[in-house]
Amino acid sequence: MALLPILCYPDPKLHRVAKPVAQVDARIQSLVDDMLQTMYDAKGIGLAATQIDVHERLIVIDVSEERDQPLVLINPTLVWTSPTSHLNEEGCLSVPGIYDGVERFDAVRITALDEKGQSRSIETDGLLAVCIQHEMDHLLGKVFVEYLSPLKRNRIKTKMLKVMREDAR
Ligand code: K1U
Ligand code: ZN
Repeated sequence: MALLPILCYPDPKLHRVAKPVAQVDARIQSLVDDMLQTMYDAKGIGLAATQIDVHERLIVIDVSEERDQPLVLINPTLVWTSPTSHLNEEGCLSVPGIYDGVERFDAVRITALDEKGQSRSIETDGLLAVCIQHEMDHLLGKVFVEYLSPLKRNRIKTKMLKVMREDAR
């Protein structure tokens, strides 16, 4: 297993649209292991392949308190959304230190393949539903700050670039 570097906003590679995984094989299973290790190490509750510069439709999530219930979603498709939505506080491992409110559906149903290539359907609400919507946005090249006002987004962009310049020194 390996820890993988996470792309930081405003890296343009975060805006690439991911392609479907063609086959759930040993390469994908090894990538899943590396992504889970990277997510747990970064203390995140989710990670999309886009964030580690792999542009394939693959997500790992664990919203459990004990951090022992990994969920692997390959080629996820949104098949239903609840009629209601509300504002949730979100963070992102690609935008460290920034938290803000994003409007998300209260519940979603998705279909996806698991790490063994088995098809599954998941209907969920709460933090898992929010996290699934956040990670599926990453696969479409969308970062949560794009839901914020242009003023907030530009401030975040400037702050991130400053931090990166300081870290590079
Ligand atoms: O995609 C990512 O960058 C992971 C991200 C997932 C996420 C967090 C919060 C709401 C939606 C999606 C994170 O794990 S950020 C760090 C974190 O653990 C966290 C932040 C806020 C609330 C709960 C957890
Ligand atoms: Zn994120």
